[in-house]
Amino acid sequence: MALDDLDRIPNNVGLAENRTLQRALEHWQPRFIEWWRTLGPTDFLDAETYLRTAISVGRDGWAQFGWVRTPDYRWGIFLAEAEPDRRIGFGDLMGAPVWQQVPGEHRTALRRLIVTQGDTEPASVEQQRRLGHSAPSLYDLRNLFQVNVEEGRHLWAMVYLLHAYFGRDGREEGEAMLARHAGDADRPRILSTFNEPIEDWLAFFMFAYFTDRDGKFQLKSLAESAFDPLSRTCQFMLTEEAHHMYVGDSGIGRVIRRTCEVMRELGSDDPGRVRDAGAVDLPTMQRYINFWFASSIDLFGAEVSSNAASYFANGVKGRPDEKRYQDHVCRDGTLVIDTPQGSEEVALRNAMNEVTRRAYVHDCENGIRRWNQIIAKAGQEFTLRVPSLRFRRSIGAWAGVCCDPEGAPLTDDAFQRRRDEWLPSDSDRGFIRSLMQRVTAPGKMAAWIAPPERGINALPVAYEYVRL
Ligand code: BYC
Repeated sequence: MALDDLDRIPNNVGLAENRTLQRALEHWQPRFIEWWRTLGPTDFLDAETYLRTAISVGRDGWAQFGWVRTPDYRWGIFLAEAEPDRRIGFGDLMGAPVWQQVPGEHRTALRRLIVTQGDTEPASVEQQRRLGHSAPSLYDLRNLFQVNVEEGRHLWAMVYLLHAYFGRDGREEGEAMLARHAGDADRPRILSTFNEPIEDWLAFFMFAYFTDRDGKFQLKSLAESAFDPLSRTCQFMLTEEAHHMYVGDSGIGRVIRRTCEVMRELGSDDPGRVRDAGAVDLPTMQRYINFWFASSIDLFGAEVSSNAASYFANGVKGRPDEKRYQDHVCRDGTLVIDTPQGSEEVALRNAMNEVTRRAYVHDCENGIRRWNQIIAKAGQEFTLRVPSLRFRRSIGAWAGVCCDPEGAPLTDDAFQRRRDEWLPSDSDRGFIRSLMQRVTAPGKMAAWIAPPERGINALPVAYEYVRL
């Protein structure tokens, strides 16, 4: 498909031939830029950054790298190539042709999913908007801005779908995306995690590892959708999402590597001494993992969900990597779920959120394994782990039930007494913030984090990735 790269809005959706849609998006564009200038990385709008910009959807060369001030980034609309004769891959309509328009009976469900997905994207930019002031290196600062502009593009992707397929309602939803704000008491973002503050880089790396990974699984589920424009949009978003998770995974790995070096130099794993030496002690890492993992698993919704069942039955939202399953209809299957009242066997379609959550947890554990290898190789004895799915839940069967990280229920009082062993305390966060001093010399790293193994796009780590 031709790329209209000379348009004001780069796209492969034939915007030039659809004047109404083009006008609607050109009307929304200045509002988006205004939002970026007000609630994006506002203190760095003049910094020139070495950024990747999506320019096509081919396997090779889908992006180009160059120097950009973030407000001038070219946010485009790209859908993965259409699959000829694509058929619905699951649910009651399995085998029927996919939809190029929104069927009236699924309009509300599709709009709700697209709005929920879209809402997370600007939310994350808002959450991260002050981190530039404490970046541990120019390399990391560049990665932060890369993630930010791509989340902005993902918002564009969802707003395109709303404008192109949902008429006036869709345009109103597009405006509302810029009116809700992360952490705003009156108009918060839709999903819980996207209202949590991200005030330090350890939280940013955790978010990029655990929360962006929810993005991966939700996008994979939406990529299965019978609504083909949504499917193709999400497929392309996944290409960019991979880098965001890499930022989280490698970021946490580098913090751990530095901590292990400091412990070796000290000949001690005493958390107080590690902190005095300017590194992040491993028990604090574990508390951050507990917090961000628990918050992110809430994003999959309740274990038993009639919404999820009807999305699946109707072909609106599938399971991640649907092809890997044998039974795509799931009319008879069941899943045993864990509840405070004991194990419960529920109809598989009603348990689709749990199916996706379990696939996600499995994926999260790969990173934990890699980080534990860094610790073991350094000769240290400490094992990071993800907490039980019962720990600190706000959504689903375990919402509001106090449990320790192993999943043992306890009273509210007992939980409060031990809370600071399991979750970052004010004093942990204060300590982490005290480490967050900005480093701006090319190639130099803050003392709490090891350098990355390689730079961006085959450039050296010491490259000046951001001209401040
Ligand atoms: N916080 O039947 P239930 C990403 C609501 S991340 C607050 O269990 P359902 C990214 C739910 O909305 C991926 N509310 O839920 C990452 C519903 O509300 P209403 C984002 C929650 O519908 C990093 C009610 O509880 N994409 O891309 O089966 C950076 C009953 O829910 C929460 C998506 O989420 C929560 N944690 O499934 C940037 C995909 N959980 O309508 C970007 C689209 C549930 O009754 N969303 N609720 O008032 C969905 O597929 C579904 O809406 C959910 C929930 C998976 C979120």
